[in-house]
Amino acid sequence: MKATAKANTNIALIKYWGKRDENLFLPMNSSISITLDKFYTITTVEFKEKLDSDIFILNKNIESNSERDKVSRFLDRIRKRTGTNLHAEIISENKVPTAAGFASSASGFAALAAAASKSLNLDLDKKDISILARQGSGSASRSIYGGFVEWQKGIQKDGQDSFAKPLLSEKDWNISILSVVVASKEKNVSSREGMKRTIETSPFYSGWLSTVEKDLVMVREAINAQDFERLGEVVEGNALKMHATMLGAEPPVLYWQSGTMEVIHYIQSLRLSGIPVYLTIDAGPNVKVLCLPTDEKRIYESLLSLPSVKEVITCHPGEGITYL
Ligand code: 2P0
Repeated sequence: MKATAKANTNIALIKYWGKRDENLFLPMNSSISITLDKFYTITTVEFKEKLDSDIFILNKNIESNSERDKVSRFLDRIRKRTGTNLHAEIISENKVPTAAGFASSASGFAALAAAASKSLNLDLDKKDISILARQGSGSASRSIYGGFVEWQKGIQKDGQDSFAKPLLSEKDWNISILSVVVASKEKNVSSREGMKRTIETSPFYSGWLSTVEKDLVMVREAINAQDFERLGEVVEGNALKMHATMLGAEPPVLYWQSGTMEVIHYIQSLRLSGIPVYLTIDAGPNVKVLCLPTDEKRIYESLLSLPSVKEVITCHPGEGITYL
């Protein structure tokens, strides 16, 4: 009745932005990501006879708020499936610096899905764990596998064909992902709220959907060919297009700060000088820079010299879920 799992976070290359079913976390489009090597969640789940409710301990703090409720709602799905009414103690260690703009929900729900299902001896394969993790947070479906991963949107209503698949192992292609933390003060709109508002109100959302299939094809081909420049061009364009789509929402969803713009212009100028370097941005002000490992050190140092850059964290492709 007890199991421990570790999952790394991931960064999307082709973004997931919008659900067709909010209850089952079914996305409007497929997405592609890289699982990273540095930021992870380790979670132990133990179902116990004597508990009246779930207990969620995150980084040694007992959570009694909405975080605990999210975890409980997720475990309810497993309880329903297995017919158990036992509650669980969930102990999580989160090594995802949320200040660096990485969502901890991806590694968090991937580790929780793996640990909870194992603790109840569900004996799920990775596809089924991906389907389960997806129902905690969409991006968690991708963290089940290492390296380059695609979450296929599926077409069924029940979500049984909406899960992640590995495209290329972390051992097969090493690229560098630099997370650039910029100064920021404003509180942001959550991804969940931002994507909902975008679908409901942005006139550009149909443009996003009509081009994302083409982006997916190009990124799959670039990963398959390990063609970094082709990858980077599509990835950067896809991220900027996602943000343009959000800007059309009412009220607009704007995650960028002035430092975001500084880094965007800087990366574009480096590229004009002949260095293959590209960027992507998630639902926040920080920028993730993609480059080749041979250029990693000089780009890292030059980014740190920009006035609005507070921190740069270097990552590489990492592994999928593991059991401890
Ligand atoms: C992604 N993001 O593909 C996109 C790009 C942020 C920008 O997935 O509502 O935390 O829990 O399914 O997975 C962040 O959204 O949202 C996200 P829910 P999630 O990585």
